[in-house]
Amino acid sequence: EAVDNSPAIVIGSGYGAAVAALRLGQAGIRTLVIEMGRLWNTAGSDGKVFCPTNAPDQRSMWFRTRTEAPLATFLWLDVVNRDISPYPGVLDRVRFANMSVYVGRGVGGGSLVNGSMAVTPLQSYFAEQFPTVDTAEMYGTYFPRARSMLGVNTIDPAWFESTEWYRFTRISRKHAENAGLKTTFVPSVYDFAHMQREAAGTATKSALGAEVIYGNNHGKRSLDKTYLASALGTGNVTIHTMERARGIRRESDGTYVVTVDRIDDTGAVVETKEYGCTYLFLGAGSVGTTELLVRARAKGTLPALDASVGGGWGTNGNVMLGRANHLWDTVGANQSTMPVMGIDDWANTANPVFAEIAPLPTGLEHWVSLYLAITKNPERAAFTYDAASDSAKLGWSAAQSAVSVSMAKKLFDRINSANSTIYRYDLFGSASKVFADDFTYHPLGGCVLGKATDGYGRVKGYSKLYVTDGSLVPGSIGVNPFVTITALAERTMARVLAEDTVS
Ligand code: FAE
Repeated sequence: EAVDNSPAIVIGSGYGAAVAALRLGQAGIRTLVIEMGRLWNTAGSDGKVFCPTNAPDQRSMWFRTRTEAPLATFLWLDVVNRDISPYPGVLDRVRFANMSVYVGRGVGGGSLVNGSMAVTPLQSYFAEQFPTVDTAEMYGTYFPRARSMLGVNTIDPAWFESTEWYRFTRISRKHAENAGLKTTFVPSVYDFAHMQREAAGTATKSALGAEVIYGNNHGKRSLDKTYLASALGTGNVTIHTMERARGIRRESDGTYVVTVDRIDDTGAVVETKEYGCTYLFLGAGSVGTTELLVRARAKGTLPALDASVGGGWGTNGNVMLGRANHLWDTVGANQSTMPVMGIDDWANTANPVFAEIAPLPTGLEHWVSLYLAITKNPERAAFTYDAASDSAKLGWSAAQSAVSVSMAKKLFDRINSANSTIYRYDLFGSASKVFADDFTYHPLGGCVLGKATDGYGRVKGYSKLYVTDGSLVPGSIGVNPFVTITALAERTMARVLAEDTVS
């Protein structure tokens, strides 16, 4: 059969993949990027690329007949989700037995749907999680490089204190301080100058127009506008969309062949192709990359993969919850979708939690304070290959989620008791569910750095095969992960391009 050859292939187009594509392209190496989702650059009949959050259509979710938003109900009513027609929409919810993983689909991966929080982890916790990595070099070179390439900026504190759009954050800060807790601003890749123009009425509202999980039409520096635009600008990088990598095998001459299903807008496979390459970079995200590897190991197409491939997976301790405020503590009908502050109790060694103050933009006063807590949950699980479904199964249990909940509860019990407030019981579907512990925004691990790979993301057992995405992070990083994933990918690419004679 015809195998189409490139020197390098990158699977996926999220953070790790985008860094790989740019650095390969700049080194003069012809590179093919394979992405299963769409390129989000064409307006629909409403003139917008992405659909509105309050009236989601087919563009919202990856082949669904109904949206599956994280916050399922309001006052126990099923008012959030909508029927849609199946389409390669931008947000996917990948369901495993006891855990759902939200991921972005399209050129830019998670950067298309995420909350833009660009947080550098605490150096001491990074060192704990990555004992073999030179932290001085990470914090001196690769974190600054990642932040600058991603276009990280910070909110003007004076505007933050005065604008109605962050009233919800100021109320949560006050309640944290009443409990003796520390809060901290978090940087963002959302352009705050654009946001201020939105507030002034001189730019089209996006963050201030409730847009986030189904994509931002304006203001966000997603990867298609940063790394991937530069990668294409080198003239050496080509992106194929709507192509899902399924198989990876190694030929006897040491080159790799990637089997890809090309799909159409109905999800039907319209063509199966094979692409050959010398250097293969996996950037399909924690779930995508790990599934490709456990499948290849089980099917014998990459039989020498290490036994640790599939393991070391965690949720970054994610738990979502809401608190009910007193009537005099209004959170405001107008809320920006881009979080800018976290409650930082990570230094509390008995119960480390970093809780971002999340928006709930409904356009009405609802007195709800919403949070996404990142807890230091030590539980880990493994992906295994299931032949019957030809997919990866995840061995995460409900008891492992309960560990995150008990940590989040300790922190928010303190906040509730200091403010005489209670939890909201109506937000997560079932009758009295307070803590949403059945989904994560931060899937991490599956091909952990230094275990399934060497210290730089080179996959053990093979040469010229690399992992550059969130699979490398051992289940927890204590803050929102994309800056860490980007910085680690920069470190891998610098090393690989210097040492592995890629040409
Ligand atoms: P990722 O960005 O997931 O990219 C993987 C790409 O590979 C995707 O485009 C997939 O469609 C594609 N792909 C997967 N499998 C295949 C295959 N077989 N063939 C071809 N293509 C494939 O990977 N993080 C933060 O730091 N700050 C935040 O504020 C934040 N908010 C979030 C909010 C939401 C709603 C979500 C879902 C996530 C959020 N995250 C946030 C997490 C962040 O987006 C995530 O850690 C990164 O996107 C992971 O980067 P990777 O490079 O690992």
